[in-house]
Amino acid sequence: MYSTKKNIQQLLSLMEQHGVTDVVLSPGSRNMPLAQSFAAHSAFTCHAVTDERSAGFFAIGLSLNTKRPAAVCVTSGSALLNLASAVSEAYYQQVPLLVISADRPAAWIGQMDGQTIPQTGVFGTLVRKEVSLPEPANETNIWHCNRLINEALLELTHHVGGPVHINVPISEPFFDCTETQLPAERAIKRCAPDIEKWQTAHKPLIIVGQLQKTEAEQLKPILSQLGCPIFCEHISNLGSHPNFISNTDLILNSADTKQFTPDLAIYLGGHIVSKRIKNFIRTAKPQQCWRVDTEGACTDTFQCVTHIIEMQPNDFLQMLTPANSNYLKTWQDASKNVEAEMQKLDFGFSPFSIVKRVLEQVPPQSAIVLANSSMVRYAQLFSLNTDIEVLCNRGVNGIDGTLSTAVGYASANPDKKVFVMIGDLSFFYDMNALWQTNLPQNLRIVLINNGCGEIFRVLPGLTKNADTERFVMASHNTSAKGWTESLGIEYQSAKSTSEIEKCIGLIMQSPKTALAEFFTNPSTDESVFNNIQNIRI
Ligand SMILES: Cc1ncc(C[n+]2csc(CCOP(=O)(O)OP(=O)(O)O)c2C)c(N)n1
Repeated sequence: MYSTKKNIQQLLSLMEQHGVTDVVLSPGSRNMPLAQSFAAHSAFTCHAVTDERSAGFFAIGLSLNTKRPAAVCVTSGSALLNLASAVSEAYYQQVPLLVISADRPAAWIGQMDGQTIPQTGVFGTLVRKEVSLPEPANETNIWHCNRLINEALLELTHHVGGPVHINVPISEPFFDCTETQLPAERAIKRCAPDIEKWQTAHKPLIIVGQLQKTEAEQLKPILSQLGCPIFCEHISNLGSHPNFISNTDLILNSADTKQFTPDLAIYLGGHIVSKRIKNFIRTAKPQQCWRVDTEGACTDTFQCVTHIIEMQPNDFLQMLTPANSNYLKTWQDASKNVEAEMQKLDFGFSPFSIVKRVLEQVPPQSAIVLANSSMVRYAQLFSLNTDIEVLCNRGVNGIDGTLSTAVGYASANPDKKVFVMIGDLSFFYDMNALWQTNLPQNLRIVLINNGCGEIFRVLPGLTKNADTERFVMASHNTSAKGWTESLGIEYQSAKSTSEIEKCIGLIMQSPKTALAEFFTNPSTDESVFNNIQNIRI
């Protein structure tokens, strides 16, 4: 029988699946539920060695002989420190030694509760990976614990391989070993692509996150031939193609998603903006989810990754033969239907009409820098000329450096027009970006000044009152006029539909750096936003 501790059950289940089945056990009370569980499981071969210094080297000897990883499991405190010599040897000899330490819950560290030291980070740079598990009490913790164990076990043999430390906090009582079955944990494997699985998938889906234009151009011809839906956003820089579904967020909001569920989801590239896409895959839980990553990082954005494929996306895609299923058509039809519904809407004088007009008119060969918050999301609602490069600081989603990034980018190539689409808080936050003696003259700034952080207003759930207006939405009455004109930047503003074209004209035709400021009304913006959210297909 096994311990009732969830993290221990998950650890055993995954060690078995990852083939780490030799375990050296040193005695102790905190690691007792671990020892009892290992001993009770027929998949594990347990070895008893009392002195931890010897136990660590014993495990190294096992691994050197079996050519498989071996584990050593110790109690808390100095027991763990006594593994340091073996860990250092394993590191420099590249032996996959798994150190499992029992620990007190974090609340008890340093409280004179006995046999406790801060166990995280104890081996410093001498381990290839260290994780400290939660004691899971909800679904998110269970997923987190599963992922941490998988990540740690994968590192044992990743590249050259070496020692890995898994710290396991265990609350009292220790003695409840009444569980008869281990959970069927999701194992994440690092492997080559299973081409047969790809060929036999009925509903294969490829999700492409943020890509730089050069990489996207390399991938586009292959992706467009694969005969399956390709989810992409403007920041994927793939441009348009009938197989590329770029209004996924709207489709998922407007339709019954059951028919769209993939059986194989493949994710490559960087960040994805749409939370709905993430939630869709997280809930759909396809049979398999592959993450293709040049560095082989174990990224589990959709909480269901099953395979990490350490390859250049281009090399990976070259291996795939075109899929043949109706699944692509399901998405294409939905995409067209949503587009038709969007065309029926009146966007009035709002960021939506402005963003739409700007995207329609941006000339080929230019770049667009999308600010975070609403801009990158609103832009996604409208199509974009293929020859335009899209940039956005999605790495950390900060509102702090959009303008500075755009100025740097524009400076590097004065012949390329750079359009910045930015909200007011993001603009004023980074307005010093324009304070340059040699300000590039190829910048065209579209500032949507709705007088607040509109994203907080339109997202459901926020109670609107004076406090949230002030402290969450950060409402204000600032205009960019004085600052931009003082810098010699061309300036126009609009407060109504009739003034839009004058501003767009400045942005498109000015021979030098120019800024158009659109003063929209947050409550009008919100109602247009809600009309879009109410589309049903
Ligand atoms: C450096 C930094 N500080 C705070 C935030 C949190 N934040 C996210 S969106 C947002 C509001 C942005 O407002 P604005 O730029 O006016 O865009 P809008 O939503 O109005 O289009 C804030 C403060 C952040 N992302 N980055």
